[in-house]
Amino acid sequence: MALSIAGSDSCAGAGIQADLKTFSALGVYGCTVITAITAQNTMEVSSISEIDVDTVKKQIQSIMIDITPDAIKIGMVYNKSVIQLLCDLLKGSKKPIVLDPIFAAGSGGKLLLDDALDHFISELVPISTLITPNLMEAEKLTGLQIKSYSDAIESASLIKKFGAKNVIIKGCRFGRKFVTDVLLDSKDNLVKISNLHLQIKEIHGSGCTFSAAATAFLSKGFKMVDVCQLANQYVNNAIKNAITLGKGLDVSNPISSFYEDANRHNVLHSLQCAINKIHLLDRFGILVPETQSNIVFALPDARSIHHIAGVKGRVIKIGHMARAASLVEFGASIHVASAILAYMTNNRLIRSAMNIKFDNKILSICQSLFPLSEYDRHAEPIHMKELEGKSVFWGIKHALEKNPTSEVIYHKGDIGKEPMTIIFGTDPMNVISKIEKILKRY
Ligand code: PXL
Repeated sequence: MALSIAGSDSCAGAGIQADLKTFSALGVYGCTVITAITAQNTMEVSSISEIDVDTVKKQIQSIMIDITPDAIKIGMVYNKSVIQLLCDLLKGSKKPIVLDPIFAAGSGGKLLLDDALDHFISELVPISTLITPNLMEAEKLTGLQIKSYSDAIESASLIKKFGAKNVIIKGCRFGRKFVTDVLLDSKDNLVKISNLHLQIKEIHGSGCTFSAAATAFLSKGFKMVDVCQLANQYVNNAIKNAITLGKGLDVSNPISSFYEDANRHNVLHSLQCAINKIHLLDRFGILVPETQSNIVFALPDARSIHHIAGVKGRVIKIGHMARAASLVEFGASIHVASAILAYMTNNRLIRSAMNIKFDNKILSICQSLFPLSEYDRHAEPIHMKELEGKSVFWGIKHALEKNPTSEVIYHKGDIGKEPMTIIFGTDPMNVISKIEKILKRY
């Protein structure tokens, strides 16, 4: 269990809300003590209501008499009296304390009163196991300018002299290419954690996400270097998946991994269920073309074939039955995956497809059952033909221009290209039920 002592952020990108999301996504139960309530959106902090110190005290005591946190994070503290209280109650804590020095919001609002900075340094820094300033916060804490790695190390050493056991200065960027977090640990080992510098804009809540992740990893008992490395990876992913929520800063997304893992699991599972069904369907093999079939299912936000699961080695004809040649995997299909990618540029609800053979009988059955369209491979621009998968992409887009609600799209082939029918649906079972209808009449 981890405890976050922090401010509330009404737009939920930072503060206590970011901490709880991060703890939860990392499988750590989170408790909270609220020190202040900010009214803010992605553009500005419009007001701050301090929670009176007695109420903060009662929250901490309630937790502490009953539950022992494995790690504690301190975020926004705002004023001297909360700082003093935290120092009094947490001094001598046997559990690691992560101190995130929060002075201002990315959008500009002040989150620590000016007259509280000295107190912050003299009372809170000494009780911290790990302090996590970014470059500007480190400059503010030390009064030193940081323009090089040796400046960063000097600052980190000074912060250690103030009493912090481990210091990580985040976001040091002295060259063009890399952004580096500089950790000076309790034994004065220096560790640099570097990533390519990709992020152009500031992301609201990324600092909170980092310190909350570090708290979660400390609560699980990881050692300090690993804690910092893991938290760095974690926040990078939250930044890569940042959400454009309002008109101001994008917000950190610490739970993107939740959705991604759940979606990947659902996609593979649904595809496997559909394949089990195919295995049971008598005569399915008679619909499989010479080049074999594949059935695919795309992640909701698929942007490349790597986000689309299919059958490795395709679905092959064995007698009059059909069988998956091997396992379901992301990136296993090029052609049918390209077809669904093309379809999803028109309609993101249609995420599954399967190719079956083309003949006049299948065509007339499909005409009687489904909205359909076709494309002519002879009409395809020559440069498309040379690229694997591009042909299909072009063809599906072209067919959808003629009929945007097509559930079936076919082409009649070209020299060396087998004619083909592709059945589209919301999910693999939906596609199979359409193919079952075709099969019954075939
Ligand atoms: O990201 C720092 C931060 C921490 N805590 C609260 C905040 C912010 C930034 O806006 O609002 C409550």
